[in-house]
Amino acid sequence: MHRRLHFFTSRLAKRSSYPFQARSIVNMAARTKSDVHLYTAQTPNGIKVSLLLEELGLPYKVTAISFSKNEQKEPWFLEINPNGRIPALTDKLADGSPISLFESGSILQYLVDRYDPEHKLSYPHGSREYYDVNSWLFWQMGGLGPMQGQANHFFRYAPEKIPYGVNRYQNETRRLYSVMEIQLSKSQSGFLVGDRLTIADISCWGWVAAHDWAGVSLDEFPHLAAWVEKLLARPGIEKGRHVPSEHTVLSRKKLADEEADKLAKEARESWIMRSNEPVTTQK
Ligand SMILES: N[C@@H](CCC(=O)N[C@@H](CS)C(=O)NCC(=O)O)C(=O)O
Repeated sequence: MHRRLHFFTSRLAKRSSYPFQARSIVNMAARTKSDVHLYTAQTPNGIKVSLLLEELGLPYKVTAISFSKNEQKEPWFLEINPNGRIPALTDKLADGSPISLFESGSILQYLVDRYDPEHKLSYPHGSREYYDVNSWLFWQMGGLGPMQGQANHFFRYAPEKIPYGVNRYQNETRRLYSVMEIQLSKSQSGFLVGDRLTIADISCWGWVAAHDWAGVSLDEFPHLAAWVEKLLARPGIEKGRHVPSEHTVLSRKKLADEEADKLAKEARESWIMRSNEPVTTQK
């Protein structure tokens, strides 16, 4: 049986009180208007959802998924996300029927559609900005995430160093950063779209914050570096980034090469190398 860690994030402790596992397990969602349950891990895709949930101020439960135990491939999880990856989310629709969502972009869209009627973090359907947010969200989902993910793989995790692979994906990550840099340099608000934080920014933040892990510097992208800090200064982002465990990539910059190699080796040996095995419902 998988090990579930439930906690109610309005009770999320300050960073000093880790580990969360020690916190009391409280299911208060049934008493609220939402029944949001997030299944996640500490990764750039995983924190997208908790960043948004905290910015929305929405109560939610969290189950931390352990990659080293391969929980994301267990049959109960595949019922929620047939793709066997985090993040995934369950909720109840307005009529009380259950719904499961997967793919971080789809989850972000669902949450603002459903829980941001005042458009604090979104724009009305049909507006120009609504479609601009979609463009940046799809750009993140199809470009920034997958390409930087491959840069991580070849630069940090691959058992053999293949310079072509490292260069190819680091260069593409740099190119994508330059696209964001230009957009942000033209922005009056400092956000990607219009005058407010949206799921366009939220979907990109965890990736850009983790630039160093991919071996890509922000030195040539001053607007991007300022945007990372601008979002970091928001209480919702600060809280959401530490779900389901401490967000460490910003401090990882200070890691010596040997320490980084040790972390990468641990991940490689515990889950990275089996992450692209075919999904099966057999245990
Ligand atoms: N496109 C997916 C990507 C999800 C994804 O690749 N998740 C990774 C962590 S960032 C994962 O669950 N890896 C575990 C595995 O591959 O087994 C999304 O945005 O939700």
